[in-house]
Amino acid sequence: MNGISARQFVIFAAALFMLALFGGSALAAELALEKKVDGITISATLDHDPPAAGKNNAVVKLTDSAGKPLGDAKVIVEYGMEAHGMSSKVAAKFTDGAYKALLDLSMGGDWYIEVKVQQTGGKKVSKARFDVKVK
Ligand SMILES: [Cu+2]
Repeated sequence: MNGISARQFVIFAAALFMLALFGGSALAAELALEKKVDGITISATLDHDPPAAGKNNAVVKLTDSAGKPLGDAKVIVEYGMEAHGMSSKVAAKFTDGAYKALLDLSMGGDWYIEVKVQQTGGKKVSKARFDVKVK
């Protein structure tokens, strides 16, 4: 055996690179959650399905009953593990058409994610709660 040629190596490296670039993102489909509460559709996505233990980006989009995006609400994402008495909350920041927050789902297991929405000028807080299993 005299090893692989430089040409074969380049093809192999390119294939690996493509796999890392496209294969990885195809496997890591995002988790989409959605609930309608008080006439608002609250949809949230997390980077991976299932979410992986550790930091996860949550992207929240809100639309009113007419399907119009709501960009001026106050959005808090609370998350935790009831079984372990763990809970945290973070204010989501509105940028590029969505509310974004970084969630630290620090361990595998059953978590809840509750998105709390308070519309500008309103006192009512609309809540959408989701149960997710973190790997
Ligand atoms: Cu825990």
